[in-house]
This record gives sequence, structure tokens and C-alpha cells, in this order.
Amino acid sequence: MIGESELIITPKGCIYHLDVHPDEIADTVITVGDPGRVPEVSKHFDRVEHKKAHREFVTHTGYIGNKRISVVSSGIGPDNIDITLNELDALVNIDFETREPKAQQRSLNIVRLGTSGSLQEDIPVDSLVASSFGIGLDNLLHYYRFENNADELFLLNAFSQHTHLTGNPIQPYIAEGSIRLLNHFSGDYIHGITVTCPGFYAPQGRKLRLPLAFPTLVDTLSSFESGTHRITNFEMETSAIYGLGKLMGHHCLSVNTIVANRQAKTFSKDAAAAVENMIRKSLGIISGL
Ligand code: R1P
Ligand code: URA
Repeated sequence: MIGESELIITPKGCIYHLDVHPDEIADTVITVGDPGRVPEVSKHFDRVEHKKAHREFVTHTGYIGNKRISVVSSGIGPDNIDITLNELDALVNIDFETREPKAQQRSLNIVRLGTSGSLQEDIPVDSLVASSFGIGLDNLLHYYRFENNADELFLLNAFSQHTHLTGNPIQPYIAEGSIRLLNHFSGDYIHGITVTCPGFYAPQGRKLRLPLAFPTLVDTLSSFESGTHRITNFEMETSAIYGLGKLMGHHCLSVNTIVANRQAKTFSKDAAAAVENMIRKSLGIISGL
């Protein structure tokens, strides 16, 4: 039995941070960083049956046709993904009455619809990227017991050799997204490796007033190549979602609208319209999964 301090259930039977009841979550979950993006997604639903909001975690569950979909905001960063993924998993895979894992485990389809910075000059602002792998420069996954498959290990070794970040005191990790979901996102979606950073400024090579410990970070990431793989973009959640999702048995994909191009030094002239384009296109795919 999982203790009251470990699995925290509110008096209304909801999970602690998301404040969502097990009946209120669908098997298809869209995660977004920005709480304000949740209604931008759910406005496309045919009907919304549940709306919840607690801290940065806003959840709407509804239907497109017969497809039940939840959209949940995680807030910014891998630390929030620890909360979001663990609580989503608890909602579907732990019995809140007995406080025991359910005998039959459910696998969610989890699709992140985020924003991101491009690391390649030929991936312009307003384009869409779907991530084959997430490489984490944060440390979240190091708190879980995690084993890489051969493809992940090969890429991680190549990345470590190229960047010399390992032990620096950064310990990069890697996790693969769902190949099945990635294959649904083709055509307009550019595929590539996404690097996840534990911050927006120095951890993404942005210099305002403070000197950078890794001033060549952007170019080092942009110039990485291994076979047909390259790093397309960076942001702040993908590797944590891929790592935890995989450990929990969920199918995860991260899709991002490029709002900044760090090589061309450009920013989208209308990021809201570009994000709306991602939402519309992606919901067309997600509702058919
Ligand atoms: C930083 O501006 C935030 O935007 C990106 C980053 O991952 C980070 O969360 O994603 P979202 O737009 O989904 O929040
Ligand atoms: N989100 C990020 O994390 N980085 C960017 O450059 C743009 C959006």
C-alpha cells in the first residue's frame, strides 16, 4: 500500500497537484507548457466535460467526435514534468481506494504540443518539429533507474564525444520517443533530436548580463551529426517526458512550433498564429489515433 505522504489524494479524491479525479482523464493526453494554451486546444473539442485548474496545472477533458482527449498544462521545465507524468500515471494506474498499482496497467498516448528554439538555419521560425529522441541536459531522469536501448546508447555516446559536456558537471541522458506516434506526424513535421535544457537563458546559450560557462553551446549542439541524426531544436520538457513516459509504459511524442531560430537569430513575427497552426494540424492527427 502506498502511504498517504507518497500518493497524496485530496478530500475530493483528486491527485495532489493536478487536482484531477481518475474519472476525469482520457487515454489520449496532450501536454502543453503554457496554461493559457489549454483553452486554445480545447476550443477545438466538440464538447468539454471537465475543466480543472490548480497552480500551473490546467486540465480540460473532452471529445473530438468519439475520441476522448485530455489537455494538461505542465508549466515550464523538467521538474514540472516529474509531477505531471507521475500524477497522470497515478490517475490511470493506481487504485485510489486500495492505494495499490492496478493489476492491469493502462498505456496513455501522450503528445506534447510545445514551443521551441531551432538549432538549424534551415529549420525556420513557424515550422513544426517532431522529436525522434530527447537528450536531457537536466538531471531529472538520473533520479530513476533507467536503462537505454542500443540505439539510445549509440547516440548518447556520439553526443558525449562531440560535445564534451559529460561530467562537466552536466550528465546528459537520452530517451527515445514513440516510433509509432512519430510515424503519424510526417509531411509538415520535421523529425530530429530535441535537446532539453534546465533553463531558458545560460542553459540555452543566451547571454544577457551574466557570463556563460558554455559560450559555444549552441554551435556545439547545431553541429552534432550521427548518421542521419541531427539536433533540430531545444526546449525544456521533451527528454523528461520521453524518459519517464517510457519507464511507465506510455507512448510519448513531442511536437514543437519553432518560435526562435538560434542560428539565424530570428523570432517568429506571429508566434500565436504559428502555435494555432500546430494545434489545428496536430489535433487532426491525434483525433484519429
Ligand atoms: C520557455 O519559454 C517554455 O516554452 C517552451 C519551453 O519548453 C519552456 O517550457 O515550451 P512551452 O511553450 O510548451 O512552455
Ligand atoms: N522555448 C525554449 O525553451 N527555447 C526557445 O528558444 C524558444 C522556446
